[in-house]
Amino acid sequence: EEEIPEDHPRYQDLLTRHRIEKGVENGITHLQGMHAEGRGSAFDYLLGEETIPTADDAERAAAAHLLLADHPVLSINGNVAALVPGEMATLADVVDADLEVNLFNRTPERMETIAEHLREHGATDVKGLEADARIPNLDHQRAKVDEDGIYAADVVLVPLEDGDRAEALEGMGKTEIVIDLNPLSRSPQVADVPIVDNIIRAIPNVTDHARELADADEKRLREIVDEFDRETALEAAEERIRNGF
Ligand code: PTJ
Repeated sequence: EEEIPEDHPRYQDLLTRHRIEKGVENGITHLQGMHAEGRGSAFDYLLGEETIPTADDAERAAAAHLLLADHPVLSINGNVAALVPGEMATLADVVDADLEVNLFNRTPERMETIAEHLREHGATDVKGLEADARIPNLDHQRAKVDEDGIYAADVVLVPLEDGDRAEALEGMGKTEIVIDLNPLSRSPQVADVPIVDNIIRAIPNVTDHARELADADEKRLREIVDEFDRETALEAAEERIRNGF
């Protein structure tokens, strides 16, 4: 990260790419994660590499959902761990959520490496390694979750999620918050709160909103949740990408 000059016009994008490359080298990110990153980067370019107003609304609604939840869980995959490990640990602290490693390409080695990486970035308790429960209607490997983690969660944050799993979690009746730069992807399409924004910007902003709402009463939090309209947010993001406004 030292090698990229901060005044480079593509600084953020290069930094992101660099973190993913490092993640692959360190056994955190799957090779497929590089393709995911490339796709995300193209959408971000078209969004103007900024948090559009409806994404900020979604991030505020996400914060309200997480604060209202009985048992919120933040799901971590190889891209998330490479890009925002410390930021995820901070958000978990602020909204009192669990962190759970949940991989599309699951191997014991990657599970352990990612859990350790999160601990190095301030996470105290990392779930996902027990894998003593299954998400119904999903093939064996991809269905593995912790009984006292994602399985029991009422609100789950699933960034950069695969569509099948997003649908299966939705099928379990959970409130699902998805972060994905492609508004047409199946995961944001099935989410209660689709956040179309780069995870690098999204997580710190959800945390800021959560800090600001820390003293809000339940009624105010419910209002924020009710005012958010998922269709409007998805349409606004698509409009920005297609037409630039
Ligand atoms: O670590 P694993 O084994 O769990 O695998 C994770 C990946 C991401 C490889 C796997 O879940 C996958 O293949 O996902 P997809 O189907 O490529 O979906 C990733 C989505 O995330 C795409 O729609 C991208 O546009 C989007 N995306 C990529 N980078 C970012 C992003 N969204 C937000 N912020 C990003 N930085």
